[in-house]
Amino acid sequence: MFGLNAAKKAAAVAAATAAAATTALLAAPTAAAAPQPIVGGTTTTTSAYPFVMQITDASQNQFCGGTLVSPTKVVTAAHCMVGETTSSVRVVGGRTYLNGTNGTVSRVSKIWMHPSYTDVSNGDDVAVLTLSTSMPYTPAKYVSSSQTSVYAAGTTARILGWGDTSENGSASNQLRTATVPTVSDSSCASSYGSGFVRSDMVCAGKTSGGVDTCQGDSGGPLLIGGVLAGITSWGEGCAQAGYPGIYTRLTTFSSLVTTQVNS
Ligand code: 4AZ
Repeated sequence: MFGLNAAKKAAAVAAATAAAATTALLAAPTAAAAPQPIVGGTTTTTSAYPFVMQITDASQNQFCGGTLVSPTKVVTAAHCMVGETTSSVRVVGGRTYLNGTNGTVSRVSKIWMHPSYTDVSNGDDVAVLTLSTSMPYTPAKYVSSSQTSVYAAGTTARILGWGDTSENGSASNQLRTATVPTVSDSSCASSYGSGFVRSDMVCAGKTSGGVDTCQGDSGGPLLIGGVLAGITSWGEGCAQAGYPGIYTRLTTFSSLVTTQVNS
């Protein structure tokens, strides 16, 4: 629909120029709200958010995010795993910078994608990776299926990732974070029409835009009250007024995720 699968591949290439992009942003702080990564966020570290994982190719070029939910299980987006195999991906923990070489790199022994996943606009955008090597980092808790009230409109949610710092921009070398309010399902349906599947998706973003996830943030966490409640999935561009970001509604998939975590 919005070319997202192509976008995640582009993110890996964009990583190479991340340092240059950071310099450019610092040089352009103006009244017109200089774009800041994620879009509209601040830098942070994997020490502050130890469960935030880079999903990379075999050369450790990041193309998506993920969330550690047990020492050997990572929740990410199904759309991040399209065309991938257990030998093509790695999970990197404890690495704040895309150009770092520190942290823990694990191979993946199993990729579980939601069996009904077809396209982000049809929902079911959830995957669970099983790691070959345990991550020595504190996992995140994730919502249970009964906790549907966490998404009440206007609730503050936190987004994290190494994705583009502006629409059609380039990736952030350093992990970024921002907060965005959840948006009501009726409002999100007004923006996205039938592309917004209420059972499977939740929207978050300011009405005026300016703060959002973007290409390369996909698969990463949406935290509510510090608990994993969503997975960065898709949206119309990045940080546009009237088009909030769309996240996988994790309560719908909690039980399926738990089955995978315990498998
Ligand atoms: C992407 O392509 C993507 N603004 C992620 C998040 C959003 C848009 C695109 C939401 O990975």
